[in-house]
Parts: sequence; C-alpha cells; structure tokens
Amino acid sequence: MIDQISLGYSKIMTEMGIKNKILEHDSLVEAADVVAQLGYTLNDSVATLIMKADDNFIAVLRRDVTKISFKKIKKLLGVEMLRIATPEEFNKITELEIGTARFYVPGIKTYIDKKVFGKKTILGGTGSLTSTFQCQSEDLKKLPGIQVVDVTSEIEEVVTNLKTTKRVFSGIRATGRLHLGNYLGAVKGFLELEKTGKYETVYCVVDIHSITTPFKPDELRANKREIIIDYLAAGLDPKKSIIIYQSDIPEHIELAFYFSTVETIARMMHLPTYKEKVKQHPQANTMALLNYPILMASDILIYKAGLVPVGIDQEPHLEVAREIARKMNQIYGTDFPEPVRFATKGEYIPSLTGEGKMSKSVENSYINLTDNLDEIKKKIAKVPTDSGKGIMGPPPKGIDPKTYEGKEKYSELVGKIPSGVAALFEFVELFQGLEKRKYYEKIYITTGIKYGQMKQELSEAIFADLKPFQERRAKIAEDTKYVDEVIRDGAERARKIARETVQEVKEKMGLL
Ligand code: AQP
Repeated sequence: MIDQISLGYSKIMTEMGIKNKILEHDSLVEAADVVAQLGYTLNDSVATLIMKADDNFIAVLRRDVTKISFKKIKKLLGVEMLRIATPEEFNKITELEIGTARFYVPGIKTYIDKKVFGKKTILGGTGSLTSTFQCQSEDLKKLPGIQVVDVTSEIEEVVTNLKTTKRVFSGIRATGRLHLGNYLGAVKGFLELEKTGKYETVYCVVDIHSITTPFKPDELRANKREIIIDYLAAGLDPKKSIIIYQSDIPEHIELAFYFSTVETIARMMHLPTYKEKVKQHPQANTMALLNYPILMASDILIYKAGLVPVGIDQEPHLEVAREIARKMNQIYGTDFPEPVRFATKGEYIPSLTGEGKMSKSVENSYINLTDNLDEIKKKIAKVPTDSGKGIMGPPPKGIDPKTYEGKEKYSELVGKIPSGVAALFEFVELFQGLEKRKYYEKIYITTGIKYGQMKQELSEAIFADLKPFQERRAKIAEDTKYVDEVIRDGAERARKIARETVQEVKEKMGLL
C-alpha cells in the first residue's frame, strides 16, 4: 500500500498541475536498484541534489546518468564555495531520509539541468523508500521559481567507459531471423564500434541463451548459422572482430556458475524481462530462464568488456552485470569493469502492431532483414492506423501550425498520436529522415494524411536500405568454407581470453 508521505506529496504536485503516478517497490535506497525493480533504467531517473553554495542551500535536479559540473554551477551563481550538503544538512532542509529527495523542495531555489527534459517521462523521489514518483519532465516547469540551467557534462557512464574500456561484447539469440529491431538496436552499434578501431570487438550468436525459452533443435541449428551470415552481410569484418557461437566457448557457462554465487534468486525473479518471458511461456519457467541474466553477465565479463551495444530492452540485464562485477571485485578482488550500454539511434524499434517492441517471437511485429519489397509492403500495410482525417484542421493562412492553438495545443496533440501511426512515424524518421517525419506529423494534425501513399514510400525506403545487405548476404551464404573458417577462427581467439579470465576467477575464489 502506498504510504501517506508519498500520497501527500503526490497531492501537492497534482495541485500544482503536475500529473503524476506513484510506483511502489521494495524498500530501496540506491536509484539503480529502484529503476531495475520497476523495469526502468538510470536513464529515466532524476536525482535531486541538495547543495551548499556559499551561505545558501540550493536544489539541483539532474538526470542520474549525467555528471554535475561544479565549475558551471559556481559560474552561474557567482559563488566561491560549492559542495554537496552533509546528511545532517540534507535532513534539515528536506525533512526526508537520504535517498528519497523530491523534485519539489520548498524554501530553497531549485535549478533544473536541461538534460532532464531529454526524457519525456521521468522518475524521482517521493520522500519514501518504498515508492517512486513519475511525471512528465515538461511539467516540472510548473514548480515555483525554478530555473532551467545547463550544469551537467556528457552522459557520465558512457564517457568514462569509452576512455578506459578495451573490449566490446554483444550477442543475439538464435531464435529466428534478424529483424529491423535487432539490426538498428544492436548490429548498427556493433559496426560503429568495430569501425572506430579502438576496441577489440567480440560479437556472439548466443545460442545457449536460445535454449532458455522453448526451441526446436533443427531450427536452432539452422538459425545460429544464419545469424553469423547476417553479421557478415551487415558488414562485420572477421579480421577486426571476433565472431563466435557462445556454445563454442564453454567457459561462459563455467563463469556463470561462479557468478551465480553472488546473486540472489529474489533479485532474478524481480527482473521485468524474466516476468515477461514467464508470461509468454508459462509452461517453461525454468532454472535456465532464471539464470539468463547471470549467463549474460558472464558473456560480457569473461572478455572484461566495458561497452555493450544492445537495445534499451537489455538495460535491466546490464544492471545485473554491473552488480555482479562490483560484487566479484569487492569480495574476491577481481578487476571486472562495470559494463555500460552503447546506444544507437534505433535503441527501441516499435512493433508493427503498435504495441510494445519489435520482437522475433511476436507474430506480425517485425520486418526481417531478408524480406523483399512485396513482403515489406504487406507488413507495413497491416500497421493499424485511424481515419487520418486531421484533428484541428488547417491553421489560418500565414500561421505556423506549431504555434497555432485550436482546441488543443499542437505539441499536446503530437503526444496523442495513436501507437500504430506513431510507429509508422518512427520508421519514417529512421528511413526517410526527421524532416519527413515532422511533415507527416504536421499534416496528420492539421489537414489530414493519406496513409496509402505514405506506406508505399516508406516500404520502398526500407527496402532500399536492406537491398545491399541482401545482395551481400546471398554471396556470403554460398561460401560455406569462408563462414566455417570465421566461426573456427573466432572460437580459437575467444577461448584464449575466456580461459584466462576463468583461471583468474578460480584462483581468486580459492578453487585453485
Ligand atoms: N525492438 C527492438 N528495438 C531495438 N533493439 C532491439 N533488440 C531486440 N529487439 C529490439 C536488440 O537486439 C539484440 C538481440 O536481441 P536478442 O535476440 O538477444 O533477443 P531479444 O531482445 O529477445 O530479441 P527479440 O527479437 O525480442 O527475440 P525474442 O522474441 O526471441 O525474445 C539485443 O541487443 C536487443 O536489445
């Protein structure tokens, strides 16, 4: 049950015009634990820092993934001294426990870093350890006397990791053919990082992960090879990247078992990804499925990889990998990095059904990389839309629709576009550019939109992007010797690294 502290705060914020939701969870202090349990990431949460600037206290709201710049705040306020408030000072100012600071701190001036508005929906403290506040970031501008400022540097985690990390790891399950979500959310990141030439990149077909949900052996055997061919056709260079099957390096499973000694069953059971898969396959709630995130941590950490190009859906698993790295380092003195996600522009590709993400195992949700123009057209044609009649009619002549207010504001109407249409607009942005998306949004809201023409053009744009991939793929698939050699060579190179890590862990854990 939501406690009175959170309810009271929610009421005050509602009265200020800030619509909100209170999300319940276990009693937790660390933001990382809260977001993981709620199925979000640190990218979604905003911290309120209470700081002392010369003689005054101030509140600074910043995204949890950004780093505060003391220099910028000092310059902005024209102060000499700036520091984080002590726990006693924090309690006195907020009358709250550490770890529960709210967005609204009466009595002191509040500065909101502009990156807070980079996320539409954000999470923050409620004053209670058992609940979290959720609202639209734009609404925070309604807080009394706030000032929007630019006081943080780049996204902290990625920047520090990019500087220190030497290796990159990622993998894809062999549960079907690759789709646009896998390509834009993951493979594009593989390529980007390979191209930098700065890292040793290890890209895997995680075939053991494929047996954590129901599977057919013959299909798995065929699918895993197809994904290696997809990797090569997408442009991965086996001279630069190590390309492997997970099951060729059994050390992944060995290390996962050692890692399982530092994670609890309760933690694994709370993961949103686990709950989703159990819902999808209630008959297959297996130990293997529960262990999925531990094996994923092992896949990454066995190569001591600090950067992981994956879609945003994998963030809760990365949180587990970071946790395991921290615990192993603390308990056994290992030196695992805390891996972070390398995000691409297509970190979340919506399903063609308009509900949730594009997914191999969700019928009618995906476009495969191998689909021809006809197949793409048929799939895009099925994306659910509405009448497209236009909501507020054209603005009076000479008036920009963005500043024109009919019954409702233009900006608010953009947020209300139905999910199928919004998914189409997302694809338009990715394959035809942002300007085209803005144009479609504008006519959708004003004069009305003709979906037939739009879907035709979009299908052609998607196919134009996939065609060179498909041509390369056909050639590579014929060259069985080459594909076999890539897999053999990858396994040899990967095992050398994996054996070293397992040896080190065994020694540190007292097994050797
Ligand atoms: N819709 C998506 N948008 C962006 N990235 C996505 N990824 C998957 N779907 C999207 C990313 O693709 C990589 C490989 O995913 P996976 O094969 O490990 O498993 P998955 O995430 O479970 O992919 P599917 O298609 O949803 O498979 P099934 O249906 O078998 O579960 C990951 O980096 C993932 O983020």
